[in-house]
Amino acid sequence: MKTTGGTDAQKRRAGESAAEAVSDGDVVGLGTGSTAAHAIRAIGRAVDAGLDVRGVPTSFDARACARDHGIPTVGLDTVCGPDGPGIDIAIDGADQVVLTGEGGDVEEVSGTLIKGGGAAHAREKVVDAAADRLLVVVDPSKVTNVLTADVPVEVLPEAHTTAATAIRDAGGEPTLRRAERKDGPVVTDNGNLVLDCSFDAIADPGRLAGTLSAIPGVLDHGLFVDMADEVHVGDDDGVAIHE
Ligand code: ABF
Repeated sequence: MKTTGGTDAQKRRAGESAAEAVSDGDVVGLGTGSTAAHAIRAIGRAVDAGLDVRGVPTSFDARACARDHGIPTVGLDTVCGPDGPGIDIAIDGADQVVLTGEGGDVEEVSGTLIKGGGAAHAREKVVDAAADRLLVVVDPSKVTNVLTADVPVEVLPEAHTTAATAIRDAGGEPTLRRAERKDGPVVTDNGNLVLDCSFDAIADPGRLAGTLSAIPGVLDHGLFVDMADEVHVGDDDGVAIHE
């Protein structure tokens, strides 16, 4: 998984701050990555102390972390079926988050992010979008005025060359993500491949999101447009909560 410039203490403060928003009886979307893992650990400690919650993991790693920390897990199809309770709150990390609204007003958080450094963004997006509230947890290195990080695009293995051509036509430069510890590409939990796509500064994330979604063979991409309800930024002194 890609790492960033933030410290573990900054990530812990962000994750623990968001975990405090979880209430008794909640169904909680459990995000992926080192910052979300701090939230999962904090929720696990609260469960030990008597909090009654059920977690919907966004990835294999999130499920393992939840089980290691004593959080009962439940499937998305169970809680989001016709008679299910839905997801009350999701807590997830990000690779980059825009904190300003139109005109640069930080009081009006845009809630737009890039995710997918852990190759879990397709499932993360389903869980995060289904939640009543999405709390994003980051360290200060993730905060920006304009998105510039590569956009991860999950593609069917058979479609990675045709999708790459379509992404180039849309102004991007795709690179097939390679596994760090073994020879070969990264394979997602869904059995697909990931193209990391550079677009330089992304002036109109909503438009790019639509373009990427329309490419045949694209399962999903890491642009989460207007999705975050709160952004918890952990730093060396505490946490700033932007909502
Ligand atoms: C997942 O983990 C990804 O969507 C995001 O790319 C990454 C963040 O990782 P970390 O919190 O370890 O920086 O949430």
